[in-house]
Amino acid sequence: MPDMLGATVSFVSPETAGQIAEQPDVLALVRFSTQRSTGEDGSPWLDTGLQALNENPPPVQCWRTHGPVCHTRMGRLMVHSAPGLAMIAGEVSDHGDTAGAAESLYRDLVHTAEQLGCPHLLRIWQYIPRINEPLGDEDRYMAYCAGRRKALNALERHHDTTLPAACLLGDYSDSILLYALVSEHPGSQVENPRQVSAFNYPPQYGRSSPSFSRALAVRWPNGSQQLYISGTASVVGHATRHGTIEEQTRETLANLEALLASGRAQGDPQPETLATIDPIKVYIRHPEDYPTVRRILEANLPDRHPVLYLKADVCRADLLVEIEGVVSNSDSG
Ligand code: 3EB
Repeated sequence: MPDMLGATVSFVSPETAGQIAEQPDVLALVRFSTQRSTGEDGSPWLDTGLQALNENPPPVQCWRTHGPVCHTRMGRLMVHSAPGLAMIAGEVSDHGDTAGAAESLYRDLVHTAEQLGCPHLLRIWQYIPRINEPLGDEDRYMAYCAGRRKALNALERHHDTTLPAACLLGDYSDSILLYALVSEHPGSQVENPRQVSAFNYPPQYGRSSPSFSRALAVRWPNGSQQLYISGTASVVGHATRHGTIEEQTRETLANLEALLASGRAQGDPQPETLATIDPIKVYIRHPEDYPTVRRILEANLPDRHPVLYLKADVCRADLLVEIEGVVSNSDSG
């Protein structure tokens, strides 16, 4: 039933996740706890290794599609595939050659996505160890960007206008984990007029610019639309703004508002307000900032579903918070 192609995403309780794990339309169940694993053959579970700051137990992110979903391990990749789309997770240990590790993982990802008939990268989540740590004359983030760009630029069909929405955070594990939603159908890029496109950042942020779109709008064949919003931080132009968590959180919300307006102007999913972003994940560098960030978000996003707060390092050492999410519009037409 390829004409039914579409995906949904929501937070569910761990109890609910356990109950639905065997259902044939569950694409992936993404869990937040300190262990990291791309999972097992026949299973939808994926463990990010990122620690939640919410009161226990943190919610599980549930991705569904129109099944049947096949969960197959292929070496270091775990493939959750359905007709027309797939979630692909990969993990590689980081022995110090971060650029090489990123390049080879991206090559595997792209190759496998093509083999599945789903060559379009829509959304990618990337968690890497000690992201701000110096590495030669750069840092691990910059090295990762270089490896990622090398793998993508090697593709004949690569254009910066087709880059996926992404987030890239740091933790203190030993491995690089990424997982990506890929599709038979392309999305359309949405950039933020308040920010220089990341793929056009000047070289002061690294020898290779970061390969991601600010957001990607998708219209699925079943009529539903989604806007995948990349990790968004307190960056205006290409510079980091503000030194306090309050100011950075407010600037990040202003960036999200601008991105939604930009998506609206393109006529893609029609997000109205910040409150339509659901689910939302918030990455916080210093756990002691959690109450402050939560207070500001709750004041700006009244009457909404729970937000998942995670402890993670943002890619620039001076960035304290990053917010990502999905806007879904199930109206057909
Ligand atoms: C920024 O605006 C913040 O390199 O994949 C956010 C989302 C950021 C994704 C990436 C980086 C990435 O530059 C950092």
